[in-house]
Amino acid sequence: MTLLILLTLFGVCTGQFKPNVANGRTSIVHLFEWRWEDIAEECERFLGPNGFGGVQISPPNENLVVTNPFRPWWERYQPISYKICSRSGDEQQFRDMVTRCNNVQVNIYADSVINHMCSSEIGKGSSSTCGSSYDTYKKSFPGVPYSYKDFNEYKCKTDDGDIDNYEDAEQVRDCRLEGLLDLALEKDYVREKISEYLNKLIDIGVAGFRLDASKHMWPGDIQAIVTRLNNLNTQWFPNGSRPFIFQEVIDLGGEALSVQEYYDVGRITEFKYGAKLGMVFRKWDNEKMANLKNWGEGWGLMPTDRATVFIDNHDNQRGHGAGGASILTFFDSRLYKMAVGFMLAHPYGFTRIMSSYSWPRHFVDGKDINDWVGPPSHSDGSTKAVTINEDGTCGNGWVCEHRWRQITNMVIFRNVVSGQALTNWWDNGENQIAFGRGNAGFIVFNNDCRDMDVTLTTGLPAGTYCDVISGQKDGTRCTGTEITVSSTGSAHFTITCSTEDPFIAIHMNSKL
Ligand code: AAO
Repeated sequence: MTLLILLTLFGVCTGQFKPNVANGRTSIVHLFEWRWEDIAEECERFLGPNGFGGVQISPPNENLVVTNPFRPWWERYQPISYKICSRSGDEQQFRDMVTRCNNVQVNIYADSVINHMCSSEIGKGSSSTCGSSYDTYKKSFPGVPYSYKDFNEYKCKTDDGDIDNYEDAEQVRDCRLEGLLDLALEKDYVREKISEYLNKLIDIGVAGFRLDASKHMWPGDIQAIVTRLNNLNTQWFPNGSRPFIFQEVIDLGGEALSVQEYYDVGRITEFKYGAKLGMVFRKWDNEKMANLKNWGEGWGLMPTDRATVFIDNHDNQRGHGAGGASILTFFDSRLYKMAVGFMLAHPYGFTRIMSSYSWPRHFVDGKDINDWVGPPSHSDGSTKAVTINEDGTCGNGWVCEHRWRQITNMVIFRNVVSGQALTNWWDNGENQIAFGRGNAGFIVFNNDCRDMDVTLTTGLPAGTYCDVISGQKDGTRCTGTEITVSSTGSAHFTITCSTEDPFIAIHMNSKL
């Protein structure tokens, strides 16, 4: 009995760090701005069969409709109510998506904007995705409902009510982020409204939440909300499963508050991960891949069991948020595929893949003036469907990085090597590196401008393997490069400097 109580308590404490992915699955993909209908289709036709563990969706709740500029993506970070009603779809479509994705073992994680409502400067109206009204002079949101009593302003000590200085932890939590009306999360009523909303999503079947702007909420307030959350829906998840929580906290060092404060609440987005890897792959500041030998905590990153990691996210791929110029995106596809490949091969952290839409990037004085451009849409502002071309890529302006062969196959690689230690590290002192994952997989990179011709210990059983970067196993044949592992476990690798994708990956399931 005591053991049972202890186990239950342990479950409650660890639950929110566990992504709840189905057995053997290890990564999620952010289908940024996708419609619920398209996500449902993608779960069934692609993500389920290819071993993806889940999808991070754009905020599902009602938001402000911004027309100047016309329908920017960021309007979804200005809530008007908690009705499930956005450019991605209505509640019926949302329920259908969650059911269909869960049925093929692909979880749904909702981006949750609970720190604030819309900008304080909007005024009075009902230009929102479901027509709910708002009055920012009175701080009134009848769709929830929230009134002026539910906002933080009285606590904020800056003159303009906004966060002016990130070196002041109180400002960061009690003042307005970018002028957005800051909710008073210490109030029971506000906590109740937010948990009511999140519990509705849980009951529909979502598996967890990205908590937007967590840095701007006191950890104790987030904890108080998380404690009120229901267990996951037992139609799909084991009894007693807790929602997975990952908090968006940008900590690149040098500010008043740090990610450590959030370790007890859930996982956290590790922004140093993509910023530093970007430096390494671009070889800026004399960085080189050989230095990645102690990648992870050895580089000052948070503990692996707290980290959610990614190469780029919806903000820093367009210069919002943080990370700076080093961030790699689909615009730098060659380096990007390598960096995502490295992330998926390396055991550190819980991995998230970015899936974007394209936009006409246009730099003026170092800033992309089109950083606001919303998803591919029709003239009435409705989001365009994700169409699938004959070769499996996406149409209508959707980039679908997660469908790039090199990336999909590395998602599978990570599933195959899951739980195996990093072994057989090799490097040339510069930008050629290789490592294995126990006896289950091996990966080799050549990011030097010179050809590579090496024989390395792989740790894999003898046999012929298919490289899953240049191709993949197709029945009994390999559409890419074949690699022979000898009886001693060694194999010969050549990667020229000019090859399209200068890396090779083999694993147990790519054995011919
Ligand atoms: C829009 C307009 C604004 C307008 C506002 C209200 O663009 O001009 O004032 O509406 O009318 C998104 C967009 C915003 C948009 C907002 C609402 O990105 O442009 O505002 O929707 O529609 C901070 C937060 C972080 C946040 C990030 C964007 O800490 O939480 O800003 N990300 C999330 C979402 C994001 C969303 C929101 C939050 C709001 O992912 O999509 O905004 O819901 C420092 C701090 C960071 C801080 C950045 C940027 O970073 O550390 O915490 O992020 O500044 O303010 C170096 C440093 C690094 C530093 C960086 C930039 O890299 O090492 O620490 O420089 O200075």
